[in-house]
Amino acid sequence: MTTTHGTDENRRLLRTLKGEAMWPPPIWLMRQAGRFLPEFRALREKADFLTRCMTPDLATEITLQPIRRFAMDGAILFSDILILPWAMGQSLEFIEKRGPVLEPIRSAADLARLDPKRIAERTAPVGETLRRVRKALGEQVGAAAPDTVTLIGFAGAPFTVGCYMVEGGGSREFAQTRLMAYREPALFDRLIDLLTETTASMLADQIEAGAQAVMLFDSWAGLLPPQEFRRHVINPTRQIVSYLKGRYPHVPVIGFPRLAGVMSPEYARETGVDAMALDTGADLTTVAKQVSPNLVLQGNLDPVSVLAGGEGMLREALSIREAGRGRAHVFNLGHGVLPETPHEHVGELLAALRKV
Ligand code: 1CP
Repeated sequence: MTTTHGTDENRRLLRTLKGEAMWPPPIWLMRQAGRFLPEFRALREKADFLTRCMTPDLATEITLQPIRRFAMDGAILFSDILILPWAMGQSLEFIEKRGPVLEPIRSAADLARLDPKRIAERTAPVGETLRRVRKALGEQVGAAAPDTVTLIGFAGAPFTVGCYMVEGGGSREFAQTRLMAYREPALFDRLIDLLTETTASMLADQIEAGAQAVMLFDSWAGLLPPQEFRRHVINPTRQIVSYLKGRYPHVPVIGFPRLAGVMSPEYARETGVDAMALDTGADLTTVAKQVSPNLVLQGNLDPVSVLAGGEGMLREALSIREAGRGRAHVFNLGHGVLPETPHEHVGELLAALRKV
């Protein structure tokens, strides 16, 4: 397929996401642009998190940092899943060592104060970042040759973003959110519907601005029992995927229903995602037997093994690579790179995985 910036021939990640088995598999890492990189920490001194996300100069630079250092096969937009509620007017702050803090949504009145009409304007800098990154990737970036790196856009899936919006920040259990889903199902459904619509249109904007694949992070999907999982994870995801496929049939969608366990085959079958990212606890060989051979699998090295480095990391990594042999597999972690990870370990990991 020809695009405005060259062909897809040399984009190994994009070819894999479209269903081709490649050896060795393409690689990128969740949270590859982050605190484990000294060049990220240097920029971090200069601006707070939201400013970094919303300033195209900074966000472009941060998105490109892991490409320059490691020639990853994918560049993931530097942004956050909570940009969407922020863009609708929910107050958001990222507090050092504590994480995101939002003014919680607990009632119909709270929900009514959100204004989806503001999203396009407030997320305009994200579009600008994507255009700049896409342009940069048309040229040499570190060891990455022109037009070899796939640009990935993303959003949080409605349930996970809803968790932060209702709870007002991070949590292990998201008890307030799950209580709302049972006690006030109509209200919770309205929140999920609002997020489904706005997420679909925000991802469409990202594609228009140059994203070549998109990923939906459902980090807290595993908190839900089966009926609730179908209602708040599978249904909204299916709606988002079908909206995007109607407009951009060739743009792969990656779903990450973290900790979905026995529900993952149903997620794979019912949502229409092209690729499913596996969390650390999933067994690639087992999942591969439970899903369509056409579903692309992504994952799922333990981030702690990369923190450890050495033999333990390499043994685990090569066994995952082997488990994906013969099918379309994107090598990645089971969750984000841990901030304390020595970048040398990531270098060793990539060198080993790229040897045939
Ligand atoms: O300055 C800093 O170190 C802030 C840390 C940070 C970073 C680097 C946050 C705050 N967000 C990000 C970037 C980010 N977040 C990306 C960029 C691209 C990349 O992967 O390199 C992405 C894809 C996300 C997605 C994200 N944000 C998720 C889903 C994936 C996951 O990790 O499960 C979630 C749950 C968030 C919320 C969030 N944002 C930041 C933090 C610390 C958190 C987690 C809060 C918590 O639950 O405790």
